[in-house]
Amino acid sequence: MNRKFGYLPILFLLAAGCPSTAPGPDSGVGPDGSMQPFPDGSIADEDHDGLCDALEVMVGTDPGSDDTDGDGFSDWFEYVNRMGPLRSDIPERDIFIPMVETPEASVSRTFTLEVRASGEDFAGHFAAFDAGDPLGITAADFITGIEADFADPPENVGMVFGEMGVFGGVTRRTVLGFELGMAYGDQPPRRCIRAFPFEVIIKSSLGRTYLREDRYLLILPVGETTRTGTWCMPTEVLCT
Ligand SMILES: [Ca+2]
Ligand SMILES: [Ca+2]
Repeated sequence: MNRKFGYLPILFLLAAGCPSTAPGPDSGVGPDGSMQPFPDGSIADEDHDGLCDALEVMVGTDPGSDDTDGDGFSDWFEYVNRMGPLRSDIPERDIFIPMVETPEASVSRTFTLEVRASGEDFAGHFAAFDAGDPLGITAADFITGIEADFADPPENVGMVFGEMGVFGGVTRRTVLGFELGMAYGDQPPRRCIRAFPFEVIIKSSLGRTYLREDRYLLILPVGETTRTGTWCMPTEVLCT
């Protein structure tokens, strides 16, 4: 999975059916359709969602609403993650793992897979991706590890290295369970919603990938949901 934000292809596709509103003199759109900074050097972002007004006009979202489709996920987040900022039925909610931003908060998820093996090892890994966070924080700052949790039947596994996330010497048809752990830790609360993309990967010692699943760690302020809370601003306002 490539999490390098693919703005240009998205912009091209959406712009082909838009814009419904013609760029005006104050829209930040130049005569050739390019995005232009405003005279004072700033970029207008009326709703403070991280997408500039001009880009919102181009893609069809509402420059006056940080959540055009009203699904609880900000226009910026849905746009950069290709989740349809004009469709409230996506993203699918089961890809999110919510966690409250308190020092004692922790969550876990189990990933299971069935393998047919003849003595190889199986190991769990994760990869964290750029989340546009102003402090450079990623899911890796919250993930505490992937442990080798259970095997069924257990006698098909030669050795379990739990905290290393490895089942060693697996034979025959076996169900393996890996547990992903996350904790908020001692980071200061920001009182705004953030989502950090990452991927869980299970590979064998023969190099074959058996499982690869995308998830987002969803950090929520105390007492808030995606419906009631405000999303954090990304590193910079996106306008191209
Ligand atoms: Ca905006
Ligand atoms: Ca939305």
